[in-house]
Amino acid sequence: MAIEKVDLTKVKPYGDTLNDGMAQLSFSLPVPYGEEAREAARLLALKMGLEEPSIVDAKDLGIGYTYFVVYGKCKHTVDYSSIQVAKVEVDTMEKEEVEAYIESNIGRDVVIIGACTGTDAHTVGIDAILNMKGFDGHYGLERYNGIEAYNLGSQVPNEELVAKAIELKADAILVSQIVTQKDVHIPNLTELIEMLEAEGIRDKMVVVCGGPRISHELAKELGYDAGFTSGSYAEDVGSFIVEEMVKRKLV
Ligand code: B12
Repeated sequence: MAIEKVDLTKVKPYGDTLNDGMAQLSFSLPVPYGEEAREAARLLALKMGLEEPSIVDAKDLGIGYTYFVVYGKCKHTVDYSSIQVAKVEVDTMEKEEVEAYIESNIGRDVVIIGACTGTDAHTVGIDAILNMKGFDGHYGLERYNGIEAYNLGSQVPNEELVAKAIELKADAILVSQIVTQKDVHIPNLTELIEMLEAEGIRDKMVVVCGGPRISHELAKELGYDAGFTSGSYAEDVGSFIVEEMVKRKLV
């Protein structure tokens, strides 16, 4: 049997066979659990563009709310061949390569400070990048020879981060933003850049932000040098910082 060729100009989900459109999604509705709730979820899935939707699970969330898992055929396609995405330009090096790069190209310790700022209390992301232990089998920057890493923790006000950057003569600042509800991260990230500019130090350092809903495009728009999202490791960030320092002659 001939294998059907993928048409990259019309890509859609598949479950069993190419282009069958099968997709699964989950959502909650503010309606009490029951047959009417299932029908409401089915009608909504139809409106979302899922054909023959089936409600494969419905759970009573209590106090008049229901959670659904829906399976159906997506009728829409996207043109994958025309997609262009802004990506961080970095040649990711291994830990030992970053260390050797610092030794030969910078010749002194690189000072990096990081925090999860504003009202955001999520520490795991910034810890994954900065702390000794690292994350998912990838050591954090604190363990790198030639890097002096300071993790200020979470809910750090921008004023405190800027003051610490000045005190430690930081080469790079890492900002984590995990909560993005009501776009709370936008004014907070913007404020930091404005403060660094007011202090006259923005161009003298590498400023990077990250989080699961941070894109490189957004980071650039807000005045950062790069934005890293889910799946980033210390070596990606470390490589970017040291390469950027050399590129911009910040050594
Ligand atoms: C653990 C957790 C908590 C813990 C945090 C404990 C701690 N010490 O961190 C607690 C229970 C405190 C918590 C609280 C809240 N949480 Co919470 N939490 C989570 C959860 C389950 C996991 C987050 C996590 O640790 N991920 C693991 C790390 C490794 O991944 P990561 O953060 O994405 O980091 C990676 C990258 O993004 C990147 N990265 C991250 N930061 C940075 C920074 C830089 C510089 C770089 C380069 C890279 C980088 O690198 C990391 C490694 O690859 C998520 C849901 C989820 N499954 O993601 C919700 C989630 C983040 N929480 C959420 C919410 C809403 C809250 C609360 C507001 C709930 C409430 N109503 O009280 C509060 C917020 C309190 C506050 N003031 O911030 C929402 C956020 C929704 C949104 N769009 O904003 C989520 C998505 C849950 C949800 N689906 O609703 N939470």
